[in-house]
Amino acid sequence: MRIIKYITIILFSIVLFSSCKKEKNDTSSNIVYECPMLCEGDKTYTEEGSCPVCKMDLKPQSQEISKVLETDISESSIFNLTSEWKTEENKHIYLKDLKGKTLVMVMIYTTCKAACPRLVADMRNIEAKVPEKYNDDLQYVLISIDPKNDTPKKLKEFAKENYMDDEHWTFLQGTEESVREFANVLAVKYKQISPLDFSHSNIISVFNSEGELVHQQEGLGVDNKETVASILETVKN
Ligand SMILES: [Cu+2]
Repeated sequence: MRIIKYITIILFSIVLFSSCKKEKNDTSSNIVYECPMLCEGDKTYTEEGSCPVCKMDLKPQSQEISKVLETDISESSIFNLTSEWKTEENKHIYLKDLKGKTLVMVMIYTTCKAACPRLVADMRNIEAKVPEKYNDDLQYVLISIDPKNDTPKKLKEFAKENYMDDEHWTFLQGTEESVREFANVLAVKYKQISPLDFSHSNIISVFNSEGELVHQQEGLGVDNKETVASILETVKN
């Protein structure tokens, strides 16, 4: 009887010991998490959570996972954003529907009397410098920071008034949340200062056909030579 008791104790300790060991092995596999948009560069976290910059869920940093995504959408692509938008034609789209084209993006609102008319002029100047033959492979996208007022109908009117109603121009209305999320990705800051006015950054961003950021210009009426060069380089690739 005593022997059986001892054997039981020994067996029990072995099981206990090996399960402890297993647990230890699991935690020592060192999973680290990072922002899928790499908002903070190489910064990693030891626990799950959301990026303090763009608020997207942190993704485990693992070579296996990035390999899988490589064939589809890269981790730093804006096509990972799952928000739904409405175009000036009242069409529902996701950002990943723009995949395959070089994207030139800016955030504006249609009632702006100060900076936005100049930002729109900058977009048109850039567009004018890019040969027309590339228009099919390009999309110029204007995202409203005032989704409450900038309805598809308003955006369509604005597009027409500004001679931006060709196929290669797109205007987007999101929700307050999706606009804020996208602004964080573009590093655009904006703030409503009165019912009809926002203060905002003036940034034009260029993305390649995979939705990865390749260039940004900041300011109004700045020399757009580099931006045009980056568009041409991206669209030819
Ligand atoms: Cu403005």
